[in-house]
Amino acid sequence: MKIGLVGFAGSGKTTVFNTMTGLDAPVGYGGDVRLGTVRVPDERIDRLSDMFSPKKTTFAEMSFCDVPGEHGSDKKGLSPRGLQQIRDQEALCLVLRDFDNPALDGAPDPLGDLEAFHAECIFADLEIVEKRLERAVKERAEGHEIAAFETAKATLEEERPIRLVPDDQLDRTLFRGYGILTDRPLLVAVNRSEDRAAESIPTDLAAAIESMGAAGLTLCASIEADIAGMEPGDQKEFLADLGLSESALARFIRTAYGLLDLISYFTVGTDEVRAWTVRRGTNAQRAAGKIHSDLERGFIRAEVTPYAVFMELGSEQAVKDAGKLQVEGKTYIVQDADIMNIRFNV
Ligand SMILES: Nc1nc2c(ncn2[C@@H]2O[C@H](COP(=O)(O)OP(=O)(O)OP(=O)(O)O)[C@@H](O)[C@H]2O)c(=O)[nH]1
Ligand SMILES: [Mg+2]
Repeated sequence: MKIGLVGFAGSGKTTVFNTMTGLDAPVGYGGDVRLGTVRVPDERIDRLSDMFSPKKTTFAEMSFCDVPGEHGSDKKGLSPRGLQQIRDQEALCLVLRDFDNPALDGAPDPLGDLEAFHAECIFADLEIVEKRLERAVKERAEGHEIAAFETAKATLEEERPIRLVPDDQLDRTLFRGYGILTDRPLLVAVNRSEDRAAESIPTDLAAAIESMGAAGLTLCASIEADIAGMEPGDQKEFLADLGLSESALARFIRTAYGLLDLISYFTVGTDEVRAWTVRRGTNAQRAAGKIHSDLERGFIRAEVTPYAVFMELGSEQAVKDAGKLQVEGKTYIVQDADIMNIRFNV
């Protein structure tokens, strides 16, 4: 999954990037677009890997793209350069400043910044949608195409993000490749000073986040970036001092998986133990396509063992002997933590 970090200049995007990736990119002012990838920690993979001692263990991955803010007098959340970058991110993480930054004028105003960013995205999308609609009408496009652009336009004119429109009311395939911003999943990271690390998001801000169909989390990036660079053993203690039980990365991943409705299934063996990420509700055949398109095309069946059952019985043979191996067809809906073996023929 690719996540773009966006927000106003000096809101702490690069610091958040460091917190998530454990890297040490210079913070402070502008800079280059940066990419970093992290593995999604998963205790279940750790345990499976212990059992199989595979040649290779592969975790799910999440990549972050740090987009510098727009500095200068007409302070905006989206620079033209930034826009370019975020168009190919699958989800956006808006970093809101909720700490005093001596380099910037004015007290922090996370709610104001959220609303300003939202307005910018609505405006950018409206421009695209209006152009497409105009062209569709001129070229006498099919009725349902015109209707889709009209739905999108009406939604944006009400200042509502397109992500709020249910799938059955909007043919999203028509919008692919247009870089619509408000249809992208949005995570809002409230970045605050360390004395307020454990405080929850104020109700007005939480309500605004919810009304945009986004998900929120808090962090104090500057100190959590330092913690992220420590030995795992030391991290817990420092987090506890801040009143936190989990690392910023763990909180972020949980929030992102929840917002995007993602689950993991596993493949196991002595060659490789590996996690695969799919949307909840994905069927076995499509899930197999994550591994390789041949597996989707030539899908015969999936042999499934829920992780909990596997752990209880302790081996593949024991699962079989107990008659607990599930043999599933194409339409089986994959569950979180299913251990899958795909049978296929091409
Ligand atoms: N107190 C405090 N300071 C922070 C926090 N996060 C970032 N800062 C400081 O704020 C300043 C700007 O942080 P950056 O991470 O560079 O901000 P940015 O959003 O990447 O800035 P641009 O890329 O220039 O838009 C730095 O001096 C950071 O040390 C935080 O959680 N608390
Ligand atoms: Mg930066």
